[in-house]
This record gives sequence, structure tokens and C-alpha cells, in this order.
Amino acid sequence: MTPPDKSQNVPGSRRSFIAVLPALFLAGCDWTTGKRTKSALKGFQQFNDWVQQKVFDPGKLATEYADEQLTPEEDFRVNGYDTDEPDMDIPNWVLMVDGLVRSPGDYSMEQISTLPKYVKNLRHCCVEGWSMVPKWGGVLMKDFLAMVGADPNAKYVSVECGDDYYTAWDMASTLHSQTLLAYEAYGKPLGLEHGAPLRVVMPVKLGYKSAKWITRLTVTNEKPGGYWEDRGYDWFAGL
Ligand SMILES: Nc1nc2c(c(=O)[nH]1)N[C@H]1C(S)=C(S)[C@@H](COP(=O)(O)O)O[C@H]1N2
Ligand SMILES: [Mo]
Repeated sequence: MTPPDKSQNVPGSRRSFIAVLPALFLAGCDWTTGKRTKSALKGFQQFNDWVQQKVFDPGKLATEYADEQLTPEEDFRVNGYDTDEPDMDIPNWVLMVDGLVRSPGDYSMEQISTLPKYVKNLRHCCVEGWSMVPKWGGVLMKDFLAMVGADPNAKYVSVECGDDYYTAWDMASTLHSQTLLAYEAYGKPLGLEHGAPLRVVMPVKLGYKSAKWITRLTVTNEKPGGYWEDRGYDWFAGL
């Protein structure tokens, strides 16, 4: 497997910024945030989130890999905090959308898949220290948020999942041009263990932000928590 390209992930300007703030914590693709942040003070975490939001460059793209660099499909790893097979009623599945949006309500896969489809080979970096490059297919989260009339000036978007997992993102990362709502992997419908019928793929963040089996999106100005975030993992989790 190709090692994570750290030069892509840490631009020079940010590197020097990090140099003057040695205590600041920013994740790289291939090392763990969990244990370090677990012991950190809440105030420090809030400061850390604030700095990460300030240095986040929405125009900076994660590496998109060539097909030759894909992780072979047989090595497409599965990971979840509880179950790999939640009880999803896929034929009747809808995505509930609420909060600061013009058109709240339930959106079907049929409606979502009217949006332009994108296929991207993107690296997924798990906080546990492994990564992989699957071929994802789906729509852009920003196109979907435009479809529902989400307030782009709202601060956060939170998500709920079929396995009771939950997480949230800052609006800039949610609107990033590589954040996907994926319904395919390797040119086939997403498998249940990988988040069917619809999951998030957010290559600018650690893997625990890429929620599987999504059931509800909420646009809000109140900072939401997350399953791992509430257990001490980095909230912003930017790469
Ligand atoms: N709903 C839900 N989404 C989730 C998780 C989870 O437990 N539940 N685990 C996260 C973590 S830690 C990782 S690494 C990836 C794993 O995705 P995969 O099973 O497709 O490899 O899903 C993320 N999204
Ligand atoms: Mo993960």
C-alpha cells in the first residue's frame, strides 16, 4: 500500500504555524489522536478546534488516487464501534433533514441520486493507524445541502446513523468539494457493512467522521457532539 502522503496533508504555511505552537494538536493521516486528546482539558480541546477551523483551507484538496493505487477490493476494511450489520430497512430508507434548512423533510435515494454522480479514489485514514484507498461513488454533500436549502452560514452539521453512532462537522469541511454522500464502492452498490444505503466520505478528516448508515442530518449553530468525540477524541479531526 502507498504510504500516506504527508506533504499533501501539511502545507508549509501550516507547518510553520505548528512550529510556533508546539502544544497544538493536529492529526496526520498515520498517527493516533485518541489517547493524547483523551487526557486533554476541555478548554484546550475547544482552543484546538478553534485553531483547526481557522487554519482549515476549504480550497485544499485531498489526494485523489489513480486506479492503480486503489486498495484491492478484497482488502476493503470494515470497522465499527458496535455492529457491522445494523438493522437498516433499505427499501424504505429515507434521509431525514432538519435544522437550519429551507426544505426540511425526508429525502429518498431516488431524490438524492438525481444529483450529479462523482467517482473518486480517496484515502480513508482510521485513527487506529491504518488507511486504505477505496473507489467511492456518490453525490457531493454540498450539492445535497444546496438541494435542501441548508444555510451555508450555519456553523455545524450533525449526523445520526442506523447503529446509533453519531458525529458532526464544521460547515466548511461539510461543504468541501470532496465530501461525498456515497452509495457505491468499487463500482457496486455500497455493502451493508460499509454503510448502505448511504454513508459520508470526508477525506479531509479522520475516518470516524465518515459516518456509515446515515439516517438524519441536522444543520445547527450549536456545537454537536459525536460518539467518539464525547469519549475524548479530537472534535475537528482534520488531516
Ligand atoms: N455509523 C457508523 N459510522 C462509522 C463508524 C461506526 O462505528 N458507525 N465507524 C467509523 C470509523 S472509526 C471508521 S474507520 C469507518 C470505517 O468504515 P468502513 O467500515 O467502510 O471501513 O467508519 C466510520 N463510520
Ligand atoms: Mo476509524
